[in-house]
Amino acid sequence: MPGETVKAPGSWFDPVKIAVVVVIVSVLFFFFRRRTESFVTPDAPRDVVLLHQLGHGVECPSLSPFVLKVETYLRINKIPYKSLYDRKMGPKGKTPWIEYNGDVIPDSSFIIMYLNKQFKVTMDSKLTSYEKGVATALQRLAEEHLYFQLGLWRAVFDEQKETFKAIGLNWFFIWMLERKATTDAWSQGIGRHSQEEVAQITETDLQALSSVLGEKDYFFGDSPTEVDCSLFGQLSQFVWQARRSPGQKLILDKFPNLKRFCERIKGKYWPDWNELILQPPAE
Ligand SMILES: N[C@@H](CCC(=O)N[C@@H](CS)C(=O)NCC(=O)O)C(=O)O
Repeated sequence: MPGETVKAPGSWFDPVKIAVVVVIVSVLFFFFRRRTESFVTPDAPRDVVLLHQLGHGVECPSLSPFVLKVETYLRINKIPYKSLYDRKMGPKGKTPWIEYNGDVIPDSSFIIMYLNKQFKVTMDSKLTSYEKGVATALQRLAEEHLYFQLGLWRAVFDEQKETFKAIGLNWFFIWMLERKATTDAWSQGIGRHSQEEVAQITETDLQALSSVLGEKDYFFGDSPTEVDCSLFGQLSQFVWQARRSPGQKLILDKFPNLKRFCERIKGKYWPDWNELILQPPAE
């Protein structure tokens, strides 16, 4: 047609295309902003650590060893905190995570590193470099090895799924937890062993921890260090919240110093333990 502007096919100067791009960019911008901002609690109190966690257990205040680690650290160091049982995963898709004066920090170890700086905590300052090395090795043993066994004992090998039924989870959630523990343990490697082999591995790990602890109150002497928080988090789950697992039986029968260690921390830093569990444990 005479006088009509001829546009090259696929030209970006098409107002419809521009509008579509603007809409897509705005939606993406809004979505990502929301995702980042959604980790910051509006009107959060200042100078108080907000500890986001899942719900309580029946025998321990949390089913998560990593949450117990952080909460024990906060209590030992008398850091003001408030627990939010919002069951919300943090920016790394895991729990626990904290907020502090607008900062959002996921991962128990990074949380402790961050709080050490903010509150000038020096729990490990008296450790020699050799002891610091041992502490790191013990922490990795517990968090990167024993933890996956805990998952198998509670969510896979226990046919009754007692820990999860006790907190009222329905069959679908329990099935999801079983799938998750199975795939996590498979990827980690430990899930490729038979149940009997995992029992042997659990015994070897607990034996190692028991030997290092010996008759000391804490892993490095009379006062708690960071690794005690980590080990309490993991071991207390075996002591109280992995009913009838070989790990629980071994600690009670063969490694009572590990049980005494957990009792010591619970008694000293968790006076409100029974108020934070869903129901008092049946002795
Ligand atoms: N390295 C993390 C581990 C935390 C972790 O594995 N938390 C578990 C709950 S006990 C979790 O959030 N799992 C969810 C998932 O793996 O998707 C830490 O130290 O905080």
